[in-house]
Amino acid sequence: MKACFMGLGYIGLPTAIIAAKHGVQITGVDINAKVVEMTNAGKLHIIEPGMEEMLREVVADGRLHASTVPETSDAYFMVVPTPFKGNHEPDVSYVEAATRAVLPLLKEGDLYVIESTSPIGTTEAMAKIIFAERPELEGKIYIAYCPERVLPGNVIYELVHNDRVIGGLNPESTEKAVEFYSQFVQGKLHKTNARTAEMCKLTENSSRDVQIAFANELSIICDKAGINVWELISLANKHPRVNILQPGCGVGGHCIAVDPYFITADFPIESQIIAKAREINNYKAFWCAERIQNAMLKFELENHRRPTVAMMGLAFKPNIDDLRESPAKYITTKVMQSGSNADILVVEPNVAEHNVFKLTDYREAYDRADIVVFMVAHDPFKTLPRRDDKIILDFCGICK
Ligand code: SAJ
Repeated sequence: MKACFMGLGYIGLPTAIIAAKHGVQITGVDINAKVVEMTNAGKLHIIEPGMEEMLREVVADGRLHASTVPETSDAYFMVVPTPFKGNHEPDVSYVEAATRAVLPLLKEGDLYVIESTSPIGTTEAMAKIIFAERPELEGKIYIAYCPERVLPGNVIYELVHNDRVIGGLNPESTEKAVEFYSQFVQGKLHKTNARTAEMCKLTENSSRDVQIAFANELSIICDKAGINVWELISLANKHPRVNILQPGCGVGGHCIAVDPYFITADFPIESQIIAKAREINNYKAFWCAERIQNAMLKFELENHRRPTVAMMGLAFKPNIDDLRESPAKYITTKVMQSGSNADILVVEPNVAEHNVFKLTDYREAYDRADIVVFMVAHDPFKTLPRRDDKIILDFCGICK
């Protein structure tokens, strides 16, 4: 069977590769010509362990080729970004553009699936667009929603082994989508309707955001109460039915920090906890920046010289090189802009260089700094020796 993947990003490309490996003839479509060129050359434009040799294999076998335009297929997958606009309104314009691009190619019996994280009702809205242009297809094609839940860095394993939720606009569409995914998914395929599947994805990530907000609120309370929050959470989690997550310097990435707005935008009255959790997690980054600025001022008053400060970690979570929507990046920028006349050493061991920040090796920064700020719990930081002659601000539990 032939499948057309619209969007060759962190999810679209790995999914297309895995499907190709399992015998599906794939056309991978991206508006970025460079991505198309690299993909056809067997070069991965994203970082994902073990994925590049799989890409080379399916390109060499002719089972996957990339293009900037869609080609006639039997199944079409929308795996494009769904960011939010300035006022936290979801932006489904990429999904709509991808849908309009494949619309002329759709024929009776085809399958159309949205994988992109989307506000409730998006699948129905895209169906309306399809049938407005192609009324003869009404009731003749299969339309479903199937979100992904893979963890970047572990995509190959999770794409095959995670359970998936598949929601069709009608039962036969659900069945048709289940038939496609069962070619390469070993996890269970759970059937539902499109709106429930759309909300399931938003629920998964919003629940995590709320859990993290609870941990971050605890960390702010404990700081004032003179309690070690890492010890507190570890003790509370000894309870057989308590599982409190870890405080951080805020919540980053373009999933957990974004998806809850897809609910609050549509249900602003009803989604109280979800909205407040977003506020708390955003506030945590601001709170961290304030603590750093206070420590710098205190140092200068006590030592009559400006401090050297090591900002340890820029990525949005431990042991990755992804800086998108990173609270650590926000905090570093805020501290640098605070007009402080301190020496700020910026550290990110997973990135060789950065177009804005001059990066310093983490060992050198640790040695030179008067104030060391741990923002992201990268493994290399755990090897640094304890130094009681330094002021340590630990926002990610490295020193717990
Ligand atoms: N974080 C904390 N404390 C924690 C856990 C995470 O502060 O205890 C922070 C991280 O530092 C990071 C942010 O939250 O800044 C998000 O981290 P994450 O571990 O949730 O990772 P993501 O965003 O890469 O992946 C999430 C996953 N969703 C869930 O765990 C419910 C993943 O399964 C999804 O596929 C992904 O979002 C997505 O693409 O939606």
